[in-house]
Amino acid sequence: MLVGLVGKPSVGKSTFFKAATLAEVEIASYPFTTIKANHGVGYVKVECIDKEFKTQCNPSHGFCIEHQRFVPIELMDVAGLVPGASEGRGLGNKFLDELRQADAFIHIVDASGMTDEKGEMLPEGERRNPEEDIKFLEDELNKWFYNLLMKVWKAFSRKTEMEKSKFSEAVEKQFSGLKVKREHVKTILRNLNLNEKPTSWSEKDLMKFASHLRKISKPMIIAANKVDLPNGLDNYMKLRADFPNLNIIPCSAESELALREAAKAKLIEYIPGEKDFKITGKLNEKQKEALEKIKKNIKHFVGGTGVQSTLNMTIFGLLKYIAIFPAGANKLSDSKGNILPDCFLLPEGSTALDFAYFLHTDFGEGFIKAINAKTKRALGKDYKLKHRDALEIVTK
Ligand SMILES: Nc1nc2c(ncn2[C@@H]2O[C@H](COP(=O)(O)OP(=O)(O)OP(=O)(O)O)[C@@H](O)[C@H]2O)c(=O)[nH]1
Ligand SMILES: [Mg+2]
Repeated sequence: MLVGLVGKPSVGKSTFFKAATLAEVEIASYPFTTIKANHGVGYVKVECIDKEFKTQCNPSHGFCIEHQRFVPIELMDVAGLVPGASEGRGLGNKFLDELRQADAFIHIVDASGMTDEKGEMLPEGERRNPEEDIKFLEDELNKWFYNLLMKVWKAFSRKTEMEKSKFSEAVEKQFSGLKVKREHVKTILRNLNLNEKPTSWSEKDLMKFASHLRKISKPMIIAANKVDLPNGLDNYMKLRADFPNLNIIPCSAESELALREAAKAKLIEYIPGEKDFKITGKLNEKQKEALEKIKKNIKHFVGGTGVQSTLNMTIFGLLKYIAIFPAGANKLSDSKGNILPDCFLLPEGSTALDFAYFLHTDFGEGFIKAINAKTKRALGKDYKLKHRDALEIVTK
């Protein structure tokens, strides 16, 4: 699972990335601070099932604090996008390529409106409407898909027509590097009512097709960042009202980074995503003041600083994944004695058999039944998994 952080320069992509991964990356108030993409591990938060079993788990990936399990996902932070990037402006196309493999995007927007389209600080009194950020970025991403499509279109459309091959399968193959699925193509063709002969598509049809392909293969959530700054929250509310169909989450990446670093230095006890934290270390006046300010601020936000809720919303809300724990019906630990060491993310709609194959081909091929470790009931191969299920797979 790979989530890409995108947006114009200086919106706080690297700050969000650092807060989520605690990786050492450069953060600065000038545009194009990030040039080479950063890869790191972030986490989604799941209520751990160990509490139901009255035990404490030992995760082999991620971690668990007070029965809140943090399951790893891969994050990628790229250079800022400016209008015209798809035609090579700014740092151009190069890093768009790096985003090909992303399963979803988090679009980070500067909700304070204090920076222009290139990420430069606006003069005192001038403000940018963050709506502009949303519009230009969607536009650039659409053009990116369009350009990729156009590179191959003539030969591709003629060939698929001549060979009478299934169009959706051919598109899936051509754009597999972009994670385009044939179901995506089928849905788009159904919805757009396009002519059956792709060679006859107009320029407008192609642009429409490319935009829909982008939208469906790279679902996107919006983190309205810098809500801690003046106008931030008001602008977030306006965005919500003006784009009712988009997922928009208020966020203060800088606050989250401060909290995670303070927790790492054992100055506070903080569970990512919570609205509160406890001071446990010796703080100087400046630290105390900064933390008090964050505490006051995040009381007004939904879901703490918004970084954790954005990650959770991306995986569970947007991509519709569920968390599944492999667990013995009689024994929760692995051969090394680790209790509930694993928790995996699977697409919604996965069955017990899908889970068996996910664990190992041998489990899938030898599948006899699954056992629900919570209820001890046997489940067949078609059982549809539910979020936070704990299953044992019984094989031949
Ligand atoms: N007040 C406030 N400032 C923030 C927040 N997030 C980031 N910043 C500041 O915004 C500036 C840019 O942050 P970066 O994380 O470097 O932004 P970026 O989007 O990675 O920028 P590029 O790599 O240049 O594209 C820095 O000065 C950060 O401290 C936030 O939530 N609140
Ligand atoms: Mg950056």
